Amino acid sequence: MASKDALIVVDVQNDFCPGGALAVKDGDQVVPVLNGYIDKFTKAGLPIFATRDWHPAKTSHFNTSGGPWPPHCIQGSKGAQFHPDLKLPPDTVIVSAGMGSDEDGYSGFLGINDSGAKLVDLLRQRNIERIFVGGLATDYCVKHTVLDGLREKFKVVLLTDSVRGVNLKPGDSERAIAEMLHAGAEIVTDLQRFTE
Ligand code: VGL
Ligand code: ZN
Repeated sequence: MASKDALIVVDVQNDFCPGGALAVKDGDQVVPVLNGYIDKFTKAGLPIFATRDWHPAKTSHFNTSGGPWPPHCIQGSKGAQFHPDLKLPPDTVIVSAGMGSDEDGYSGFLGINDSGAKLVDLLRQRNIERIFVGGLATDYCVKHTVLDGLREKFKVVLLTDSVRGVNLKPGDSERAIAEMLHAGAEIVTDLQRFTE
């Protein structure tokens, strides 16, 4: 890890964890792993971004309005809160996505902060060139965030020990990882080789 590196924690929210409205199997298991990475980035003085799925109560993203998903991560709800054990530092840059009434908002790059600034601009302002990505879910928001990061010309490292997938179809997560690799992401099992 070096200056120009940032960590992006994708959608580690209650609704994607066991007991939540759109629970990802073992979703909460990413929390201690990500806490370790958060600690490393914090100690190295590198910025941390956290995206959150942040939907209105009525949206075409939900099966109550013809969409694919049960209602989840509704703005301001308990389910939309970050997992209580996720140790985000106070200066974490929080970016919200999926706020429109007719969008899925799967990519963190579709997200904005409280002032309306887009993730790509927040990264560029800080001269970030490489992003390390982990979180939920491998086959949706993690995948789209990684692919958009590559499209925006960032180097992207996927932290496979800190992601879990929805797997609507068996193998979706593996296919998502293959797609990210093919698009140019570096796939690593842990951060060790970047911190040696
Ligand atoms: C997500 C499904 C629906 C995600 C968000 O964060 O990966 N997946 N909304
Ligand atoms: Zn969603």
